[in-house]
Amino acid sequence: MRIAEEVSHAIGNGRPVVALESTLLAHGLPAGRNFKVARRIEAVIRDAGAVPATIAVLDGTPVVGLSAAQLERLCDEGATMPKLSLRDLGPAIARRSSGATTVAATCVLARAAGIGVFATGGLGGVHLAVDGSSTTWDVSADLGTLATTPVLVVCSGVKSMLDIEATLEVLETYSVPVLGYRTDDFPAFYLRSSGYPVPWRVDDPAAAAAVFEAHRAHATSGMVLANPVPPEFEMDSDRHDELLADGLALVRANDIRGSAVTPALLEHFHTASDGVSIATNEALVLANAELAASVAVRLAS
Ligand code: PSU
Ligand code: MN
Repeated sequence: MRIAEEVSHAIGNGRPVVALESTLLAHGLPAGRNFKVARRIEAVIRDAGAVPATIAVLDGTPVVGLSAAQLERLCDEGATMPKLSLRDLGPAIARRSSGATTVAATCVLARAAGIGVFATGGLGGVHLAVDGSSTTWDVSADLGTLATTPVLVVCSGVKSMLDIEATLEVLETYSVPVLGYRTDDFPAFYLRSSGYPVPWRVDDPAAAAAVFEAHRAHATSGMVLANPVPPEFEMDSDRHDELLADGLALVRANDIRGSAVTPALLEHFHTASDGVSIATNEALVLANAELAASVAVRLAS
């Protein structure tokens, strides 16, 4: 593993650091746009007083804290970069290839580097069966990783294409606290509410930091801080439901499965909404980065 000098210096001195995943850049946002967003995310974290550490695997080396040139390469290669979940790290490293890391893979690398706070857009979860009727074994490794990795993940809940009720049940089984940030509802990425309540709520970064401190003193699981998209960027819910129905039909018609499902649905939202969903996606990631930095600052003080 290679840790950028600025990042390792900050970790060594107990300064706040926020880890960032790279799958949302390579597979969640369109090429051309992703690099600008990546730079803005890092700037927001710096402005809030923390050091950003974007994580990816480059030529067989996990890198914690990409340089501007490395970030640009990741964003340019975009969807041609393999999407690496935790199961894929070993094979990718051994064959000296490159890839964008998911929440699961990023959490483990962040933890290994000594970083406890992580910002992203949406967490993976329990997928609905393609026929929409029954259960499926497509459960994101993000959930199993949170069960065993003491990292705070700041996100806007999970995407509405998942089985949100089942996802919350799995998080409970895995002893992962889910905190609503200034909300009693678990958010659904493009929408501020999924319709399902969160078990706990906090209303400022200091309170979130205090809960995480107390949690990690007694448990080895991670924690989710669920931050709804800023109201002015929330998608219209009727439009959202239409896009989702069309997107699921598209996935079904093209027999898209496994790790390709999320990127395909996001791509459908982005093109079919004329970019409205991109603005939503960017706004929520930036808000999560800022909140994660504020919590990291409290944890470091
Ligand atoms: N949710 C999003 N955008 C994304 C992802 C999730 O709204 O880009 C990515 C994250 O990297 C997450 C991964 O860890 O998808 C989950 O994929 P899977 O369901 O295949 O585990
Ligand atoms: Mn999956």
